[in-house]
Amino acid sequence: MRDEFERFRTAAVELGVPVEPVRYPAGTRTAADAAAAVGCDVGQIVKSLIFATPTKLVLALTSGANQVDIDRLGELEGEEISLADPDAVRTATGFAIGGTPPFGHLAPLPTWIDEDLLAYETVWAAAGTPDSCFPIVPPRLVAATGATPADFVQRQERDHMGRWLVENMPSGLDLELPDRSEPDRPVPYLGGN
Ligand code: 5CA
Repeated sequence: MRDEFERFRTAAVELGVPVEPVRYPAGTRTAADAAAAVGCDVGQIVKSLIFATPTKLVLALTSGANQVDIDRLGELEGEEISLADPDAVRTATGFAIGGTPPFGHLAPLPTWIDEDLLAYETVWAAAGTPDSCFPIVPPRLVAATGATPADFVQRQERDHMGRWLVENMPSGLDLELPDRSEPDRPVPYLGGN
């Protein structure tokens, strides 16, 4: 793991984007873990998600508060698209799922960035390992990745209990929701019984 941490830091320097990654012994494998470790809003965590079309791999930098709308991402690409498998992620980026950084990959990937990330002053992304993150200002993240800002996340409403309104669920939701290590956002207590 140390190797990947150093490899990412070196790759960032070589790209002209020096970063100051921090190790968190408690772990940062999921967006929720990372937010708890850093002490920031889960929305400030950058999920570096790799997707595959029949012709290429693409990177979707997604706020930790959001889930990708796979149909919308496919529309943006103009191709069928699905989550890349773990081997493809490692082969393309040089890093494993859970530690995949947003840049410093073996070769740059075409990249989209969730517009919601741009609203934060600082966001935190994985630094090559599932126990590290680094802070970056969104304009610098956009410049480092060449990302195109877009709206490709699920915008469906939840009810007052935080449950998805099922009739509005998009197809493709199953690709992102089964990972129960990424809990739903806490639902404020609204009173009543
Ligand atoms: N370190 C954290 C916060 S930066 C992190 O890397 N989060 S992440 O969201 O970018 O990486 C975990 C993501 O990997 C999951 O959201 C999920 O989309 C993807 N993933 C998890 N398991 C698999 C799998 N078996 N195949 C493909 N993708 C997976």
